Amino acid sequence: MADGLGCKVLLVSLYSSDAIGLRYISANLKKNGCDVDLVFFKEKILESDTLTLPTDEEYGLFFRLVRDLRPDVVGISLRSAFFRTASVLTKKIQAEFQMPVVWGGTHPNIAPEECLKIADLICLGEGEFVMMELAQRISAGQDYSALPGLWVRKGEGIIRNPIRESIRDLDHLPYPDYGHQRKYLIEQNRIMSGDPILGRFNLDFLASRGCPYHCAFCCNSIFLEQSRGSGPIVRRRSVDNIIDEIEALKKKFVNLKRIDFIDEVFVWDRAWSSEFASKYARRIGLPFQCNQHPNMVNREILKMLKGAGLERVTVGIQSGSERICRDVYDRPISNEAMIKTGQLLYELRITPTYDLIVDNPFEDDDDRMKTLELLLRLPRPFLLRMFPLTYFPNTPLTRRALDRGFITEDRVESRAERTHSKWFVTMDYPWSRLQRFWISLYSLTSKSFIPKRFIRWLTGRAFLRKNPLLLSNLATLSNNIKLAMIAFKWFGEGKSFKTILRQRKRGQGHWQI
Ligand code: B12
Ligand code: SF4
Repeated sequence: MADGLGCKVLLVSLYSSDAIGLRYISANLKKNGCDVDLVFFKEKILESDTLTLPTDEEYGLFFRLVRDLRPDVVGISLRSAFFRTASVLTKKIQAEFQMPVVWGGTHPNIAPEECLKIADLICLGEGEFVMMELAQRISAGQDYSALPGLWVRKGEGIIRNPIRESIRDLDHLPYPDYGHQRKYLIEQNRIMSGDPILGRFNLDFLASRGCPYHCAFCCNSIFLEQSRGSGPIVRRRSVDNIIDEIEALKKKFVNLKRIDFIDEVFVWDRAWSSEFASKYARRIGLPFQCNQHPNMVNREILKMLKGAGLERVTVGIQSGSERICRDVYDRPISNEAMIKTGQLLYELRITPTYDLIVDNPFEDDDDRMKTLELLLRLPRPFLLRMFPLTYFPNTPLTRRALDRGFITEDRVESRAERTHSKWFVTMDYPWSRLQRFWISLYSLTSKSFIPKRFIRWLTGRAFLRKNPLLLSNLATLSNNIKLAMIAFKWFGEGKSFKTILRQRKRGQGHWQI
């Protein structure tokens, strides 16, 4: 442990109290003797398809807290949709308190120039050591403008320091900072002390960092480019390191019932999976879920993981049109691979959640029909989540959509803030007739009690194309039937009323049902 740095740091997470990245940074700062306060400014409500903008009262509570805490530096973590909120916070901190504000996270990494119009500094890449060295220099009164990993606004210009090597050995990092001490949540015009997520029954957990793919709509396509030459992209923690952390967290999360591995692609290595499966089953024993890429799916590995408690796997379909996957999404996955994945999960009795992207102007009706056909070929039961295509700054897909004139700059997230108004698909949104028609049909495919032949028959009805409201009413009704069936089953299994209500809310939004 280093000598105390004597630096006071305030870390701010926007719309996420999970904030694993920021919790890692906090833990590393604390380990090195910094005083850290962590504020969760606004919460994402996963059950809700909209996010409310902060109220004046909430901004007021935040600034009162800054006044009380008087940090030496403020670090804000943000995704693109929260650019406006981060800007309001930052401008006021700069004007009233004259302390430097550093931004990190997704948006500064994909739109650094835009961010440096507001922030004093931005962190590119991983923040643990950048933030630690920044705190070190601030507390020693030293210049930090040449610190690797930082871009610094200086007068009219920008100092662009090189990005640091990615952290090779994740086992050497202290575990993310969970605990009630020095944590605050500002939401619904109130400030609450303590860690807002400790009462949860599920825990988001990272076993690795980085994604080997570069899908054109995803920010990883930019990260991959950015970190080329700065070390391995995908890094995985050792099994013991993971199991030790979960064991410790079981004591903090008193209601813990499930682990959600949120790694982009969970595992593909047989030896690691075998060790993980046996140790997880023996020492943790909780059901878990993870994400998997269809090109990485392996029967033997899934079987081992199922034996250890794997309940649910999320697989990105995005589109059933191989043309769209290959040429537009830069994500070449064959439908045969997708069906094989579905069959395997079905055989192993692991519930799949399939993700779809809708409202994509590159798709025509032929592509949409292919998506529907693929969904109809997948074995049921499965859950379906639909997301409208969101245009993140500077991704290859956004650039192409701008070039082709499909969108204008104001549709790009950070200006559009679509995440605020619509981050998953619900029927109450004013979809075009065409979109409503297809979204309703997709939604019907995940209802095992609706015969596939009937859905195919509906697809050919010109009347429904013109009047898709009828179809979306049918989709809503079938959603409610499925929800009622799930509720009955869960009552039988003794699940709490709260859990059932939560699922009901998600399902009403036609999300994950
Ligand atoms: C896991 C995940 C989720 C989980 C979050 C759970 C959780 N526990 O955090 C869930 C499923 C809930 C989720 C939801 C959503 N997500 Co998400 N998610 C991710 C994912 C796969 C990993 C994030 C992560 O934890 N990474 C690991 C940590 C260690 O890294 P990190 O967060 O980047 O933090 C490091 C650095 O960035 C830096 N850093 C971060 N903050 C700061 C702050 C300071 C001051 C400093 C110095 C450094 C610093 O240091 C950290 C530690 O090294 C990313 C993809 C990705 N590669 O980032 C997408 C991603 C962040 N999600 C994204 C989106 C859009 C969403 C959704 C809107 C869903 C949607 N419709 O697409 C919702 C958002 C809801 C909301 N209100 O926030 C986008 C963001 C795009 C953008 N430009 O904003 C990403 C990039 C994926 C993509 N589509 O490209 N997500
Ligand atoms: S596989 Fe998933 S996380 Fe990786 S680049 Fe593609 S969409 Fe992004």
